Amino acid sequence: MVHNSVLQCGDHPLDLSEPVVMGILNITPDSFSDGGQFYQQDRLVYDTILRKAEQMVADGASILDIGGESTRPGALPVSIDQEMDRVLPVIEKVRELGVVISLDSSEPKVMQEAIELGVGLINDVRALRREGALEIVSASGLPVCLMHMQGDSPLTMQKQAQYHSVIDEVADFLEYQVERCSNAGIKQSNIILDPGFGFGKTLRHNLTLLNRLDQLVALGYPVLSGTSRKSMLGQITERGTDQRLASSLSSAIIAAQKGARILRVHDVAETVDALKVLTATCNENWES
Ligand code: YH5
Repeated sequence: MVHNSVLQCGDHPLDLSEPVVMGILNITPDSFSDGGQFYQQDRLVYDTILRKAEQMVADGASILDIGGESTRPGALPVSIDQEMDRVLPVIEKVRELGVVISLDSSEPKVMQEAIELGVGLINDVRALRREGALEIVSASGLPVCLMHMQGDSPLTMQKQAQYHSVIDEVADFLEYQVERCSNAGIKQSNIILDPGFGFGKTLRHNLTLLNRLDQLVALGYPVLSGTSRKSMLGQITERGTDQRLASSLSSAIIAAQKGARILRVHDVAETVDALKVLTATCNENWES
């Protein structure tokens, strides 16, 4: 079963015949990547966010991933109202930019509101395991990204990073979640899979998943890979989060070479350029 290369994300078709870039738009005060620059005196600075979103689109992002829950290891949960206050106004504004808007959330109420505002994709690090999420996504007809996380909370996931075979367990988990989705009426052509780099995994687990990503690709669904600036890269290079561009690009290209079709990244322009080199190389037989 090979996936169709075009996903219909609400109003927007998303062509996955070549790898595309998903830009990360974090709307959390502790957002590691921006040092909290989106916040000033506890108040969201929407202009800054909107400018960042516009820049990502200009730099070639096909998708913007908007999230208001911090899912860093050990992060504390946010309330539903807080999450809504963070993401909904941003979704309303960036909708006009003409790219696919992805909602990074596990919360059914947030999903429902975001769907009404016109998001094109649901990205759930908990793979629709929260009560009601499956039904809402099914009714929306939108594509969904199912991610693997051991356990169900960033607060506890690193405490139980144990696997017999990490690749087999991740694949089994994702296939089980696909089955749940199918039973709830979600079309298989609307499913994206993600091994969940850094979510309840040691460095060795993450590297095995990256090295064997083709095994997940072989399941027949588009694969999303998110390694950008993650601590696995810091562990390899011994560099802090603001010094992980080169390692982030390397890991994105490795993932794309193994068949990942969506690269979730902070550094859009650089990743788009790196992918251009890969796709130009792979297309040598198509045209001169
Ligand atoms: C993902 O992999 N990740 S949020 C810690 C970091 C850097 C980045 C300290 N949402 C994923 O990006 N959704 C997140 O360094 C995601 N796949 C999908 N589908 C965590 C994150 C990060 C955490």
